[in-house]
Amino acid sequence: VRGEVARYHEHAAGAGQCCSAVVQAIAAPAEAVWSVVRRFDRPQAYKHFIKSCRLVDGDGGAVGSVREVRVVSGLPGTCSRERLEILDDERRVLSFRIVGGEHRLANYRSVTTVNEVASTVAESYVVDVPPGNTSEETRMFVDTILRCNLQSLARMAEEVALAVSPVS
Ligand code: A8S
Repeated sequence: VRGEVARYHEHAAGAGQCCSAVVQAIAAPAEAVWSVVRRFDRPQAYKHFIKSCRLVDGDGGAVGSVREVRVVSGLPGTCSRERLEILDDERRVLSFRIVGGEHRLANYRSVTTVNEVASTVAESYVVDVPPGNTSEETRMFVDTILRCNLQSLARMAEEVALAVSPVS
């Protein structure tokens, strides 16, 4: 992740906030990966903690769209309202912000970039450290969720790429 793309992953963490990033290698073309990532209305396609998603504002294709996701049980949250902040098909950048819901991640904002050159997807975020937690605990919690999501994204995109590759 370099140059122009790297700037998307620079987060200003204020007092009481923490930030981090996760990078995942994917053996599939960037377009295949991006076609999954860009669907703001269908995060459950690769985020397995998400049980359901519905749009509560916009069509999911424009900045300002808001989705409400429900997550599987056993997590410290039940649902989240998320606003689309960036959807750039040319640079393959998606960003969303958490604007509500029932969970402990206040002021969460993440940026995901699909990188053609290095065949990677990178996701970074900034979030408030919840009361009673340390920033290490918070980073470990969120990094784990993102790692699961990006690994499942990689598996999905790699299967798609295999299915469409020409047979000799
Ligand atoms: C994402 C990233 C995150 C989602 C978190 C960090 C969440 O959906 C889950 C558990 C929680 O406790 C918080 O890209 C919240 O989805 C899986 C409900 C927000």
